[in-house]
Amino acid sequence: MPGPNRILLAIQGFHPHRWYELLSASRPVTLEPDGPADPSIDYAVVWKHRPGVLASLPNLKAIFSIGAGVDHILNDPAVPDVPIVRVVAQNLTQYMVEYVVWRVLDHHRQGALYRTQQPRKIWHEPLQPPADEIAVGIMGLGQLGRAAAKALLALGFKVNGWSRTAHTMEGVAIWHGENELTPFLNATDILVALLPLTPATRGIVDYSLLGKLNRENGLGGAFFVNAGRGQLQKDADIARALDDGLIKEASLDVFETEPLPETSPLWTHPKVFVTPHSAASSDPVHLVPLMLEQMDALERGERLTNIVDRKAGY
Ligand code: NDP
Ligand code: OXD
Repeated sequence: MPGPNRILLAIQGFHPHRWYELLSASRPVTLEPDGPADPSIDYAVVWKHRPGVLASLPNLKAIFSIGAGVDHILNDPAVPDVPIVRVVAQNLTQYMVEYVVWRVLDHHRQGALYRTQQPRKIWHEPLQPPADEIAVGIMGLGQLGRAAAKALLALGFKVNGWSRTAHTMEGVAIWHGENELTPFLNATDILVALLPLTPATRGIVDYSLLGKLNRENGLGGAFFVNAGRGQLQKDADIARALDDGLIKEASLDVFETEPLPETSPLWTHPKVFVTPHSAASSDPVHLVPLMLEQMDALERGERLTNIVDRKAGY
């Protein structure tokens, strides 16, 4: 068994105690802000680390993201040239599939309408299109997008996908690249964003994009679900698209600024369902063992898996 490696745990935005406890049960762990320039640090486990802190570690072998997204690491212009490993884990994927299925079904089965009817004691059954008349379009057909597509297919929805490069998936109509974005949107009733945040995807979900969704369907409009990153969308454009009827409802787990500022109109918008970036939270009980296995593999001279392609940005 390889000797213990020293880990720098650099987390901002939430308390790192559970990650610290689990990592330090088997490895020496330095909690940022202690440890800059510590030559004994081999690995960094990070979420929104302080920019520059990783560049000062002379013997760093790899960086582990606590999340599936790595924009919080690549934001740092001084991130050292060592492999960056992101989260790919059954537990995280399962949470995301649950969230996507929950929000798509709520829009499809007109949950918002029933929630307005009940307090007014209204006994009214709206027309309900079956799932096979509704097309859910997933932007980002990666680990999470493909798993969500599979679950939606099993429920009977038509499923569309959009990715950067060409793919095939049984039962899913797939478009790729900028040139094929419009036909993908035109064929979609419920849009689900599961893209990473990169220079190419920042701000992609704006008023004009939402206007390209299909509104001629049995639900009387289009819907938007964002469980990717908040900066994929323009918050103000979402509100405007709702008010102008381009979309009927939105489920937003992520926002341009997080936590969502109290002054944001999205908090109280009657057609918006807000969750606090909780669609698929990283659970250290499941993820720490995967990180330690990867560190051991590298120490044995094996290859790391789930390495980020820095050029693509995800
Ligand atoms: P993957 O890297 O596995 O998949 C990313 C997908 O996005 C790929 O299909 C990729 O295309 C596509 N993509 C990337 N850039 C573009 C582009 N410019 N145009 C079109 N498609 C593009 O990521 P995951 O599925 O694991 O995760 C997706 C994102 O979900 C994460 O980056 C993170 O931001 C977010 N997330 C949010 C959570 C939450 O709680 N809200 C929890 C976990 C993740 P291609 O297949 O061609 O490479
Ligand atoms: C992630 C996240 O990227 O939680 O995993 O947002």
